[in-house]
Amino acid sequence: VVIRKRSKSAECTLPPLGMNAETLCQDSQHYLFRSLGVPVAEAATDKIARSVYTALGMALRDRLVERWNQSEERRTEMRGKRAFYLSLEFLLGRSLNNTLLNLGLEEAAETALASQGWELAELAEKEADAGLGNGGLGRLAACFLDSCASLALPVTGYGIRYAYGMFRQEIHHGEQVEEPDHWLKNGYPWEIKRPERVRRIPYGGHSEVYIDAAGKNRFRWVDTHDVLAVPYDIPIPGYANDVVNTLRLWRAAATDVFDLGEFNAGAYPEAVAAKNAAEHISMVLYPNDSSENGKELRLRQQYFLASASLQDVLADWVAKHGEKFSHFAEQHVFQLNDTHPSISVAELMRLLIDEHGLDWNAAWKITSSTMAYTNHTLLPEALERWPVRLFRQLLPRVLEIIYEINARFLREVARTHPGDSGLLSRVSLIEEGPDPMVRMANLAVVGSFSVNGVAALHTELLCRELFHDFYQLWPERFNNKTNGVTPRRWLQSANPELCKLISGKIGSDWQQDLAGLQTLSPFADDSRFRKSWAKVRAANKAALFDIISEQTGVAMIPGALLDTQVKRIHEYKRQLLNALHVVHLYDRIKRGDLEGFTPRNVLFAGKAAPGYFMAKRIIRFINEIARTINADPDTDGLLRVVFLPDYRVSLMEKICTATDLSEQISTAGKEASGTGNMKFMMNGALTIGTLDGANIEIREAVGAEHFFLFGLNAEEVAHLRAQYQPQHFIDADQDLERVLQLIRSGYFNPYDFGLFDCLLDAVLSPHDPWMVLADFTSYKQKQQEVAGLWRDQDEWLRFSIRNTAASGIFSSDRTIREYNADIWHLTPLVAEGASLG
Ligand code: B1N
Repeated sequence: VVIRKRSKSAECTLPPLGMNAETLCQDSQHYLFRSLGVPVAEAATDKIARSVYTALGMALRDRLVERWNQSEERRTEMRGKRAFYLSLEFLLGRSLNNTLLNLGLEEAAETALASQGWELAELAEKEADAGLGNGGLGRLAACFLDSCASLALPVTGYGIRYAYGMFRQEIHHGEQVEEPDHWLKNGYPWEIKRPERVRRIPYGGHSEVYIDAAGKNRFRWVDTHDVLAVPYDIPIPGYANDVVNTLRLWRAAATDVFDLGEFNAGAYPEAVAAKNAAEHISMVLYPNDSSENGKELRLRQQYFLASASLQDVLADWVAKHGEKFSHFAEQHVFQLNDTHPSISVAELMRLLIDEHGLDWNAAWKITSSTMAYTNHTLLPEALERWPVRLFRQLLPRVLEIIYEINARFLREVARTHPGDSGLLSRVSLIEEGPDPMVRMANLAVVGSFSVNGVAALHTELLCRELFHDFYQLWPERFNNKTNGVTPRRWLQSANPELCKLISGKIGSDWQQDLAGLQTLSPFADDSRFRKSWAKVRAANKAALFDIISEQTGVAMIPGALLDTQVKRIHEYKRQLLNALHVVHLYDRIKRGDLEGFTPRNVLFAGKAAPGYFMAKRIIRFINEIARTINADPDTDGLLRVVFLPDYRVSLMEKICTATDLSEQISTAGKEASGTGNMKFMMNGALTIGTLDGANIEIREAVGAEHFFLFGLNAEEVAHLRAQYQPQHFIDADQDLERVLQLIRSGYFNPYDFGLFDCLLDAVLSPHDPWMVLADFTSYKQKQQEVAGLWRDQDEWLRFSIRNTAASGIFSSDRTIREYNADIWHLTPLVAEGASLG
């Protein structure tokens, strides 16, 4: 019996939405009064400001949806290849200003709001940051989405819709306190739920063999406890091109079977309560940056993302092509953001073989020609390994497939490298031992056609060290993609006044291709231009100082150098080196050594992983030295130190436009790339830094004379390690000795003796992996040079302008063009700089 569906009219007779102040005003009022139910009598009171923001967001979303559907139609028509960016983190921050900028509606929104008595800047502050990431890796994913849409590339992001993002940081008595970040509590106008695209994710149970209808031996995964994955789509608009891409975030939900089938009728309330277990999967982002904690829930999250996303892509394919996969590989590429989603390699094999009936070789051909892996760190503590026993219990069928991938791979290596058992055990996907482990990085490398690092030095070290064996096996797989940041958020939206100034001099072509900033360089010698440059930066600084004073009560020194280190707190990033230098400056003040002393504001911000004791003690140390120094009248007008709580995307948007000196002082060889360094440079900060990560490329771009380089390079660090004697460096520098003595004396912790001994012991140890004291003297001297240049404001401003002018290559548009040219090979929906509309 053929059941005929009732045919429905697919005609949309709605008129296109107006893109002007008037219609924006009408629509946002519609949402404010009709959808959100705000009483007209309350419309002008401050307490509904958040609703006004939400209503404007809803009106803008309508305009995005229109373009979104057109973009999707266009992508379908073109039948081209698509890329999928798989990431456990997307650190989007706020969306309002970014949407307005990319849609060209900034002025319209300002006018629309003004007519209702509101200011855009004030409302924008009502939006909670979408903090679904830890730091650089998550923010990079967000910058990449912006660039992909702006370059009209068909790229979809897949991630998890955590109910709680990165924790909110409060400082109580100098210590970090973590508060849950319930970012969705006031609603989120930028997403659309797609319940019709729900997927089912299996866990537990066991794997069994059966004979299919054709008499073939097949595997199936049975007795599973399934969880539903419900997608929420966030539109990602391109800049001035009418393209809208998708970020699809999965939320976990219970299946009724999971919750009710297992309990007898008498335990109904308990069964309903058990729904929680399923929903826990997308409850919270793990707040560890660059370290792994090995929790079962984290592995559940990783599999949840991988399986839901791959099922989603395969379902679309089958809907269009049926169960024929011969052209699947040429139409798809999956970019794995670190090893976190690398279980996708095994999951795609499982889906193709078990669910779609492919044989092993066909499935492997598809998998290994569609997966591409980006590595983001060399730190051993960040390399993911999962206990085999956990895998067996949670994902038995996936483990079987990993074993099979490994067996075939090792057989091949043994054939080409006979007798090299050392090699076999190093490259194996399984680390043998009393508690065998699955090595996720090895799975990612073996299963991918491309492996990239995120800065030139980092990629070089990957090939030479971490992945040396694999590099020998498959040198053609390895490539570098130096990170970048989106100039829409980090320059145009964050620093509109500077942009006006730039465009006034060189026109606005740079907004389409940031390399065009280069033509700004000659204006470094134009004294009137320098004056305007200084004025914009001074206004940004004053605005930031207001925020600092409001949040912390500390009055920064107006007009003095702003020296900033903001990033996750980690020993390798060496906030402690910076803090030791601050103590040295204070010591100079106290002993009256003020010749050549240049007034300075030192700003710190950043979160510590909740379980990272040393990082938390570093925060306490910074807060205690800040308290002591700021309270000492001898420092007035000379030195201010502040730790600004709750560092996040929306704070960086203000900090990066106001900073004079960007601190990028990690131990050489440890910071894979860094991206904060690029945001600062773009906005005209000068960098003090080591030869690490992308600092090296920043220095090349702006010229060595415009970069404050100090410290050991990666090779020297490696060489010194065997014979490192911190005492040698103390003996050679009396300033350093005094600093350490002052801290040891308890000067900064009079009520809590010995509080900072663990920090001193760490830097005094010959085993200090970060070699803080080895670089102190050279850092101190370079800081003197910084101070000298600051006293020559004309010259400083020249350097500042040249930094911005040279920052074009750190646009994530450049990075994404490289991903596309070397890895993805996608055809843009529209020509660059053109629009779809
Ligand atoms: O990725 C950034 C780089 O610019 C930074 O140098 C790098 O430190 C950062 C485990 C990480 N590497 N690894 C992580 C994050 C979360 C997690 O659970 C590791 N983050 C980086 C972008 O390439």
